[in-house]
Amino acid sequence: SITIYRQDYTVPPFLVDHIDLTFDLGPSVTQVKATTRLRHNPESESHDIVLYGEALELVKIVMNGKTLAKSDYATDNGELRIANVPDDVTLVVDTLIHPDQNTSLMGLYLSNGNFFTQCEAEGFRKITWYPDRPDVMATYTVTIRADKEKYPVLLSNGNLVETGDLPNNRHYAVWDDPFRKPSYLFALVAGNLVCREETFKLADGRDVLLQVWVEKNNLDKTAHAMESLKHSIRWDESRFGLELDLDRFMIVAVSDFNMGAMENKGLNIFNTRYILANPRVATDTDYANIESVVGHEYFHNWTGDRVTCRDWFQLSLKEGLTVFRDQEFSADLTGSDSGRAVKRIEDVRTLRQLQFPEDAGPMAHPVRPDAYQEINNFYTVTVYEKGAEVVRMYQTLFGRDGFRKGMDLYFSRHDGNAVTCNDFLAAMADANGRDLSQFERWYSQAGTPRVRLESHYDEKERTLTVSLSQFCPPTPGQTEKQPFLIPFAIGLLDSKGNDMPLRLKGGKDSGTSCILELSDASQTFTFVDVAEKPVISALRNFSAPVILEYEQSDDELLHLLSHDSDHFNRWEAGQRLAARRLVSLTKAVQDGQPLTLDTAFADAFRTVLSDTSLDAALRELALTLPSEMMVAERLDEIDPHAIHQARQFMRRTLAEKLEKEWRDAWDRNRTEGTYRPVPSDAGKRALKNLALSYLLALDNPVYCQMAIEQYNRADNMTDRLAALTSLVHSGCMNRHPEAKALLDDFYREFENEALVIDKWFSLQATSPHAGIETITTLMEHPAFTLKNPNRARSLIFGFCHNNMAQFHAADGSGYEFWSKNLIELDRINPQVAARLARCMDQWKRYIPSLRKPAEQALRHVSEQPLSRDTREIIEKTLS
Ligand code: HT7
Ligand code: ZN
Repeated sequence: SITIYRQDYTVPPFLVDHIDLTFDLGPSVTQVKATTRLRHNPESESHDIVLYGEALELVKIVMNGKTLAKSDYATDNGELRIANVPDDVTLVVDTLIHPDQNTSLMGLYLSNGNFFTQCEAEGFRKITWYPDRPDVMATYTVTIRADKEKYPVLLSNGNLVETGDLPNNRHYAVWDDPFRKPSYLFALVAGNLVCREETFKLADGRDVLLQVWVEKNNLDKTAHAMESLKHSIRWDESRFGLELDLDRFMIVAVSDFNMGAMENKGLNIFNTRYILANPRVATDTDYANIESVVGHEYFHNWTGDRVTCRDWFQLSLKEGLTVFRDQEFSADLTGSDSGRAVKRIEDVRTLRQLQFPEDAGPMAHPVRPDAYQEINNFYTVTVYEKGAEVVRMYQTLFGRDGFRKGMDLYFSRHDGNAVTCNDFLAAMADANGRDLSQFERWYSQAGTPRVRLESHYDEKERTLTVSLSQFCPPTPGQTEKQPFLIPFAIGLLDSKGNDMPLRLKGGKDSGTSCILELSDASQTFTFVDVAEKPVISALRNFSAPVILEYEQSDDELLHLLSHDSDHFNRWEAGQRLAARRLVSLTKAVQDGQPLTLDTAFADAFRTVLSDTSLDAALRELALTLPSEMMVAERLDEIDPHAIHQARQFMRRTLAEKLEKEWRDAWDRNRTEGTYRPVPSDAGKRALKNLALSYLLALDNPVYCQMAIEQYNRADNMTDRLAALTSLVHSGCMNRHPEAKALLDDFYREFENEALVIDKWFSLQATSPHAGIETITTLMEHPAFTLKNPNRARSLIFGFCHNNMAQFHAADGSGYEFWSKNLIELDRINPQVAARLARCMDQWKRYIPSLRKPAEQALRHVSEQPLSRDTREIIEKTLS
């Protein structure tokens, strides 16, 4: 495969002023006519027009009125080149495409008989020959013609300017988008859809039309998406002064979609999973995800659409920034400090669980990658989540006001342009009068830095010295790393648990929390007037995406767990106490030693559980043990079975020791009245359902019965699904016929709700009791299909990614299952297959007995004909 390098960027030889697109839609044949006005780019030395195309049937190309002969252009490897072209050109390109044969879900495709497009990153080239690169921005006029009965709704970007009837029961619509945009933001939707709509007043007094389009049977599940959209508009106005620039903003839900959603200008397209909700079918997590994804896509209108990326290496320019914006949006919407902390903890948990392993594995790459074979493989947690942490660090360094100044400058400089990560950095630096050249390393260097903390308290001098040193391990292609600029937030607690006033030597008072700026490989900071030996609260609120290496005693961690004013670090202390024990327990399992859990730890958990002054949501997070994946991260060699047993032992022991408190928590956190997906109620449900899952670890029929009753009485999906999941995962299901019947009952009740059936597959696929036979049986279920990404993900990814105990079966059957399905899926949808390929990222760290079958499975896959997407991942994984 060809590798594309960031350093090879050259400006486009021709720019496009305007494109007229006409679609004659048919499921088996669609005609596309593209009329493009091109103009030579004075910054380019080349006079060649370069168009990109894939799986297109070219009918003809007309340039300035003359039909081109085959000899007038050259095609090679998806490029069509017309050499030595005059400065001003009108190009008419006629093509035929075949939506019903398109299973990749990129370009124009069908879902439940309706037409949808997905053009990011390089899907537009599956629609017509075009300079499909993000730095070519044009205005669009789009005419859609289709059968009126089958496709009554015809949508595209921008404003609807004309509609009318055509012969043969066909009709048409013309859309005009006045904002210049790259082709990846183009969208078209045609089909039998209905919408919820509202007019909404913007801060400047303008009325805009908001619409949420879905299939008819889903109209009753659109209220939350509409609310989320309105909240997003208000939030961007008030936090960043950014207004909606269109008269109409549309959201469309589609059930076949490769990712979460897409920010096409004025016509966002969403995976149904991030739109549809009512209490019967959606959980609290679904409601929260919908709010954040609707926000994310809406925020892209400024960070992505108005200011876009020069090239795909700059992807994090829009994605890291927009994830940061959606994280802040959700945090602000909780309306409380503890709500903000809950959001922060959840985000950091994702980063550590998914991004840290990526940064330490074969696919490690900088936030701004240097090379790729297939750009789709770089929509990663590094580009998104680590990218968001990088953006967050500007805010940590400059404060909210300084960050806002940087944003304002960024828009005033770059509105309407395609720019780079360095342009963003320069705006932040200039607006705050800072040289940020060192900060750029966050974009260029891969790997998670480790920060070591050592401290010394001098009782006589009343000083505390804090030594920080940093080290970043090598990653593929980057052996040597330069030091990062690391904002390191710190606080000191006295023996009563109060925050101590901080003063750095030679500096002024810094309140009770301050940011140390670590820029060298190692540095020492001295605090003066420190009245007693403090307990250090380090890296507060997770102020930088690093691994902290600081050996604190159990007593210190217990002190932080009980008293730290930084909610994040209270949670962190509990996690560190638990992780430490899980690592020892794992070793004990491996050595055949007896397993024990100390009383001090159980007592600390009891105190948190019973502390009703703490929000239920925070307690739930604190009492959730680090996941098996998190434990694996701390071990040099991964023994999935030992990790699983260790964690199960800890859960069971905590269930036994705190049985009464778990019962109380279950009793006292029932929510009153009708279901509301608000943080306070969701927090209570989360704690109650965590209590239920602990109680079910006790293998006591009384608790099975309790779960069955919760399932039967539930008036919402959160409680119902939690009860069912606990029953299945605890093994209760296998011992109690009454419980077993619930799985069938659930299926029957929700047979027509695709997203709920996904949950049904997923909860079974992730059960520690679901061996390969169970999974194989589920694969044969009539409702299973590899063609729908959500369904494939629910079962196959559920098993391969989220069922450590079973996927890593000693006989290699899990890996065999993985390879077989990967090969099959790759023929249908390379993008989804390449994600499945990532399950084996860590194989070199498995215990030797698993390494062999893992390698065999990988080699078997590599010997098959594969898509560029999957080939890139497999080769990197094996190398
Ligand atoms: N910007 C969107 C990316 C996206 C995508 C990329 C490749 C293939 C399919 C895709 N669907 C959506 C998602 C986002 O808002 O970040
Ligand atoms: Zn995005």
